[in-house]
Amino acid sequence: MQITNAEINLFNQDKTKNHKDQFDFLHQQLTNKGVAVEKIVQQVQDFQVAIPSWALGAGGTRFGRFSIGGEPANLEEKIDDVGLIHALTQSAGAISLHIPWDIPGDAEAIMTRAQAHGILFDAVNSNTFQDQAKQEHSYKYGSLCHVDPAVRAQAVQHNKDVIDIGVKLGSKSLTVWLADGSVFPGQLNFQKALARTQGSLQEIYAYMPDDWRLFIEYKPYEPNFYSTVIQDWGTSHLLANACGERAYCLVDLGHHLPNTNIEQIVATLLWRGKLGGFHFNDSKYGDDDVTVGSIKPYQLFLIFNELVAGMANNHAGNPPLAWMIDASHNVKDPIEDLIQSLEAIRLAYAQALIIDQAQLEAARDKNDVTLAQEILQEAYRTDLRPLVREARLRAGGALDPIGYCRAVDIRRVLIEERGLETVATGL
Ligand SMILES: [Mn+2]
Repeated sequence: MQITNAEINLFNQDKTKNHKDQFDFLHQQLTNKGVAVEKIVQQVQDFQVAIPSWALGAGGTRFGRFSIGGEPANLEEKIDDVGLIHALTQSAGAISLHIPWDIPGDAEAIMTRAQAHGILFDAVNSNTFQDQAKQEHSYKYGSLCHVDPAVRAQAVQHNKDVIDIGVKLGSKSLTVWLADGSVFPGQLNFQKALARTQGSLQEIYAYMPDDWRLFIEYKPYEPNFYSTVIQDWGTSHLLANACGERAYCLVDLGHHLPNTNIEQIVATLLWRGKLGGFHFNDSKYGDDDVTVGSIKPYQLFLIFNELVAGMANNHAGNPPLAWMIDASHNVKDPIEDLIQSLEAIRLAYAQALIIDQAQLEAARDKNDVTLAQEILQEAYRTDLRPLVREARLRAGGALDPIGYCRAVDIRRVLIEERGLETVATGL
């Protein structure tokens, strides 16, 4: 299924006047406050987020998985689904592949297909958290941290293979997330496990092409419940430092213990120029992987405030970040769910962009705590949805992407094309 510009324009027609009225009103309001509206519309328009190749099918929990029908059965169809989302939202101009779930058979054909949708290949992701068919050694007791050098060598080689695949597709970064750790006290020697992991990562780092970056993701628990080898940003940071200049930390919003101040972690890493990538999702309790902005939208806004301020005053030379949605869809259609996440991300970004950073800084310098809070909440409570819609409209997207999905019944069309029984490769 493909959506053409003409179809989107036709769909937008009867909604345009209402939107224009709302946007013009907001434009005036913001301009009166001294906000550079046009610049912000452009910044929002330019903000693109990668969709992971494993997100287009129904997710699941360890208790069950409920198929939705019409799921993409191969990489080509996954790219097509990202293409649909991008056509409607104009904000998902990249895909992030998970290897070995999505090894391209013909890299050139896959690239041509992605290009037709205006999609680039973002970071590639390795997988040493589960065993694959015909694999010689098991990762049951770890991969890059394993006590047996032969298992570590196999895991390092897998990461090298992932880099080779990424090179063929034009990717420029590798994300490593390790499930390595221990389920019970006493199982693992913490120091030795960390040292072995560092050695393995250094080997992977040395293999990367000169223009590649390594992202080291951390997570405090799960699937290992007593310890994970890379449990927090500090551990990720020291490993990145041990690897070299082109190794960075990756923050996944769900990979923190409850109530962790994630915005402060973001600020700290930007201060050191070591923030490489971002995985968006939301959570109530643990790594729930639910829709971005569905539980803690104010936290997301505060994180974007640090990102905007940190990148505007980038004294440490932090490179542009790799943005990706890392969520799972158990009860909603993944296409609609991803559209909601993309909208929440752009909205939080736009809200952060209208903060008067100079005024905020002046309030801090005077210890005017009340004013500092007022400045943040004034931005957060301004309804910027018309601005986000305008950015989408100018790029050729749909004014109401979810409305479009429902009007043409995209899922029904996909089920007709692919059948009810298809299952997306992945978890
Ligand atoms: Mn992640």
